[in-house]
Amino acid sequence: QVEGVEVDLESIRLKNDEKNRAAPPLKADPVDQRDIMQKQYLTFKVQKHKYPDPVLKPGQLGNFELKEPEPEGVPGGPGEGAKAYVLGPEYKDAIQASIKEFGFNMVVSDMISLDRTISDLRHDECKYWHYDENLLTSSVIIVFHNEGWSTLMRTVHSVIKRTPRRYLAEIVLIDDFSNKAHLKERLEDYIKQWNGLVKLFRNERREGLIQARSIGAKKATVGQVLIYLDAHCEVGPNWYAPLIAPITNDRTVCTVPLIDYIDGNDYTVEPQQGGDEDGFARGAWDWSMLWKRVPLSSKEKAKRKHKTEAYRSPAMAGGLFAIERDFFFELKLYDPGLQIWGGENFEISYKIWQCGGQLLFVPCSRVGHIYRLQGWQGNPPPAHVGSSPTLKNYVRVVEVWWDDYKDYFYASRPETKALAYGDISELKTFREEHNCKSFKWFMEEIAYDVPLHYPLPPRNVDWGEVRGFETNYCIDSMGRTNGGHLEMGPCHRMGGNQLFRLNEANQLMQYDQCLTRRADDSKVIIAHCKLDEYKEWKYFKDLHRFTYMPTSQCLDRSEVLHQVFIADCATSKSTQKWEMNNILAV
Ligand code: UD2
Ligand code: MN
Repeated sequence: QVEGVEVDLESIRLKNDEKNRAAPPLKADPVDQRDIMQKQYLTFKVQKHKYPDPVLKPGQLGNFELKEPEPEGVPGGPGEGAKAYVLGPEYKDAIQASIKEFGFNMVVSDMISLDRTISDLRHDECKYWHYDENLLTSSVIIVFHNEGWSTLMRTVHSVIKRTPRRYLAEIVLIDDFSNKAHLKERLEDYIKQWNGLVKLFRNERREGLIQARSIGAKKATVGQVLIYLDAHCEVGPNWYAPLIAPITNDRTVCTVPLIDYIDGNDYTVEPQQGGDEDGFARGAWDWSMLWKRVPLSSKEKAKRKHKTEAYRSPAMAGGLFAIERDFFFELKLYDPGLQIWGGENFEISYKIWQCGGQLLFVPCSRVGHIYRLQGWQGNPPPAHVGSSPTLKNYVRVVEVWWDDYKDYFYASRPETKALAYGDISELKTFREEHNCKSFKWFMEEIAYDVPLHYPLPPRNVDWGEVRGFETNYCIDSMGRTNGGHLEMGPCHRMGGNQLFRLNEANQLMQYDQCLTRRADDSKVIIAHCKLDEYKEWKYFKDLHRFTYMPTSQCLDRSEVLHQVFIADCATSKSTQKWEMNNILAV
């Protein structure tokens, strides 16, 4: 157990208020102020604190480094120093059951001290940075839903143990409607040992991690900075100062620690894969919006004097970051329309960059995160949320922030075009009012390396129904995929199986399927295709013709049997005349 520390929360709060009030008043009259606000993105509230920059003094241990090794939880005990802890076969069933329930091996975790030491994975250089001691204070916010006890509490213990007390204003736990017994009275009793430093709030319904984090921001009123952690983390040696120093200097900077990989079976801690030779990566995405890490680019490397300096990242993974409280509120927290899980990491990243802030990854601040193991049964979304909340979240994010680039998302996930994603007008207004920059600017200035790793998928050049010219018959997949053949059907103007698109790469597509033919059969079929497959079609609008380029033949149809096939081109044949028409009934 960690020794309780007496703390006067009221005086910290008063001090914060004092600091906030000490901000230089704007000189202009109210009308001019509004003008300034509109011209300067979010800079209307920016006051660069005049704190000295961190300095690297090789050979001279940093002022925030421990002079002696930190105390062990249980000297020589299980998992100390992040050594692998493995149990015998008699525990197999219990372990399997815990993985199914929590995603981690809770049997082993429960045996490891909540105050264990972990290995110091930092680059040696990190130990020689000196930081100004007037760092901002922080509220650490942890949202959780049905998490295991010891992994949750080890997160809390590690924060208390490894954060200098004068900067740790509070730890705010947001229980997102858990129903496990150990998260009820037991939790309430346990946190009493910290005399109010650790607070617990409970959601009255399942909000999902995204809205739970926004709720956490409102509940956390003591610290100047909000630090978010997942409920299964362990912060590393001297994680605080490097993470907070950049925010202390510029309050529109949001920082992310280097996230290490804690093995959910044996609780070893390793650097994550996928970075450069130093293990450094930038946060990125593919065009279907899956989270990716790409090695730190040489352009970013060139910006730094020392290799352990913070560097810019286009996006964050989502769970672990620090942001100045007022700045987060100015950004309007997360989009209130994002539900449960996913996409919020991109929303906040784009909002920060496009609206005048910065997102930095901080190599000297390291925090371990336990990744869920295979076999976890997961947390199904609650009944009051409709289907596919994550996909809807993605659509909201691209609709608000991606401008024309959203076509690349829809080209990758055409099935999301039909999702009802709700009202986004308030977000669009926010974007306008804050003069947030375009996604094109963002791609060119900040995320320039993302397309090098994840090439832009071809955009659509035409889409709609493919109608036999001057007929009421349209090409119809009849829902067939993966090699099924096409037919003609009465045009229904409802899209669906009659909705096709032709892209810049000459693919004629429906969902993730391309039109093509087999070598031995002239029938047109529909087959799954990758970015570089079946680039075979040209549409000549004026000639009303679809040319099948591999054989220089034409798309054709039979009047009676409603077949669709490829035949030698003949201008006289009316069955080879088509129009692609996107005036649909919906
Ligand atoms: C990653 C992020 C996570 C979040 C997510 C996308 C990291 C290391 N993790 O997935 O923070 O951004 O991507 O949305 O970057 N929780 C709730 N209510 C829920 C579901 C989850 O409170 O309905 C809690 C959960 O207990 C945990 C946190 O939210 O503390 C994140 O969930 P996760 O750990 O399942 O997400 P993860 O790490 O797979
Ligand atoms: Mn997590």
